[in-house]
Amino acid sequence: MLRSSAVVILSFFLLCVGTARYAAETSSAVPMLAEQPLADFKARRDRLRQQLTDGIVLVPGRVEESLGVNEKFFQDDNFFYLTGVEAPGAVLLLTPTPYQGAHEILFLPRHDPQKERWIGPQPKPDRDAERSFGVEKALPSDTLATVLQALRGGGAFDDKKVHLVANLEAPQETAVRRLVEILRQHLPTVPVNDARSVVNLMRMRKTPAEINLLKKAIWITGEAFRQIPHHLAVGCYEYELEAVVLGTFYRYGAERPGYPCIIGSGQNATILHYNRNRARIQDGDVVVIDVGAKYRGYTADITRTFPANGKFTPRQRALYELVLAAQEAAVKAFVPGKSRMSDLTLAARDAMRASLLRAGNQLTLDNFFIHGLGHFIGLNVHDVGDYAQPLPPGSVITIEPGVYIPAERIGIRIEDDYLVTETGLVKLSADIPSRPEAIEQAMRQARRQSAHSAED
Ligand SMILES: [Mn+2]
Repeated sequence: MLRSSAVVILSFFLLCVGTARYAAETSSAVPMLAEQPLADFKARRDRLRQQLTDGIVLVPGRVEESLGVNEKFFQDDNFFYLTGVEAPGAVLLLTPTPYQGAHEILFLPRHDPQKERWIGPQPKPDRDAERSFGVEKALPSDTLATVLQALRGGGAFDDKKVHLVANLEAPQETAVRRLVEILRQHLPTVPVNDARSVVNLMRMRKTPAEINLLKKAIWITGEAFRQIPHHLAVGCYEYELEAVVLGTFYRYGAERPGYPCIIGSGQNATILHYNRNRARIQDGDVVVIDVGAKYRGYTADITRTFPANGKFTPRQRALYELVLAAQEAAVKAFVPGKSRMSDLTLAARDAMRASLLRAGNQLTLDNFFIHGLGHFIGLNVHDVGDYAQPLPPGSVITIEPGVYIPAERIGIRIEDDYLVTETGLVKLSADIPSRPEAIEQAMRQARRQSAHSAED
């Protein structure tokens, strides 16, 4: 998947791809929520509160109606990051001045048997919720205004703010609109601040549990890529490969793809965010497959490019090797604690410019690398973080060079996912083959296997 990039001149997008070995799940007596230690969510809330001492913090979760009938309900990323709560209609309040002894309150909708006939059993605002979510206090949603008034009465808002972890400019989210309405009514004179940037910086560095979830998402995505050679053939349709990818994702427990699958053959391989996936795959085409499983909220982002008939042409092969070399140059250029994403981009572009390969009107191939080199991944495929600072340890990034030459009907992208550490980059998607000979071999092997089973 490609990120539209304001940082890199002449670039519009970045792409996504990746793979890695999936580490065994931690088995322990540690209380877990959504496969992360309960204590991790608590630590994030404490850290946020400690950074925003000049007022209260409000974080709206999504309401059930937000996504309508078109999508399954899924939680807002920031709300999930701070609570692990996946139920709709919840709001988190953090307050420096305690309310009934609590510095954090989780507001949940009251028990509604009628509604539960539609959306299933929901957590109730009671002691059980406090225990299972590890929050100091759980209260019914409709008491939020009362709590705010009590805090105001206690002087909590004298010269203070409301930090809202939500986009105030575009409150198309029903939950944000409702919250802003409550604030207008009950705290009309208290300034409201968009505090997302504080959470964005926190989300940039992943905990060990988050890294494990990303590894699992990458492992599932790798299983999908391992299936591709068994289904890719001249004459098949792009959507057949999409079916293989999604089937593999769901079979291994992914909730959904982290972004729409990009399966582009021939001319479509040169379209960066192509996701119609309706075309019939022709002999001589290359097929760009950019997909990522989302597991427990965390999404992989990996791209591989396959030859439809099992073998790259010499020209495709040369371009493929160049894209791979550009990726390797970016990885090699990484200096822990120093490199920014833009430094890696320069290294990848230099590698392309240094090549003797040309396209179009004798242009060097960096002219056909029309998107950014990479982006953070996490709860969002184009995850939040600060690209202006050196890539911090604990962040997970994609490195995804590509060349796109519509006049030659060739698009090639290779995208892997890397963990940034104190000492270097760790390729989390290393188990998904990307060498051209490995891809051709996988195609040959799959053909032999299907020939065998046809004989049986
Ligand atoms: Mn990407």
